[in-house]
Amino acid sequence: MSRVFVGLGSNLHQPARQLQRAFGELAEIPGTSLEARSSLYVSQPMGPADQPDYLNAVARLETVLEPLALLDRLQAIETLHQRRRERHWGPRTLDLDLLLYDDLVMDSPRLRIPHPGMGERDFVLEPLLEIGGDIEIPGRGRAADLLAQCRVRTARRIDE
Ligand code: PH2
Ligand code: MG
Ligand code: MG
Repeated sequence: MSRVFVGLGSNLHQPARQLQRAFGELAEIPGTSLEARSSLYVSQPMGPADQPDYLNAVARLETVLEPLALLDRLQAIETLHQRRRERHWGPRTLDLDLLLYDDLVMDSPRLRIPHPGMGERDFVLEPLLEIGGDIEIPGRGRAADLLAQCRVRTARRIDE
């Protein structure tokens, strides 16, 4: 079994509902269990500013799937949410990012682990710290140290 963290994000078509539904779909992936889910966090968009604020969260999974097989499942869930691949860093109904997979470091054309950029994004680190504690991000450092170094901090936890 491997321990995996997945980042969830949405800023279109009722983002809170998109994320709640996605948690349920993550739990249904074969060979996989949903071990923890963070609160939802609202943040200003990173990238183009002419798009709605985002809701973000992080899920912790246990899985027997290999990284690329899990990525296939995550992309299938994105597709279920009518995800369209359009503008870089543009608005989206659902984004599922494979953040961490045990202590694996992987650099393939389709998948990079740890997720590039996660160490500089408060909207990933805040929910990660909530459910993962101050874990080590391979090659980057501890989550809390990385959050303290974030230059942009807009993420706020939402009370559900
Ligand atoms: N995702 C993006 C682009 N910009 N901004 C925030 N606040 N949250 C995101 O999840 C996000 C973003 C592309 O994946
Ligand atoms: Mg993505
Ligand atoms: Mg993303």
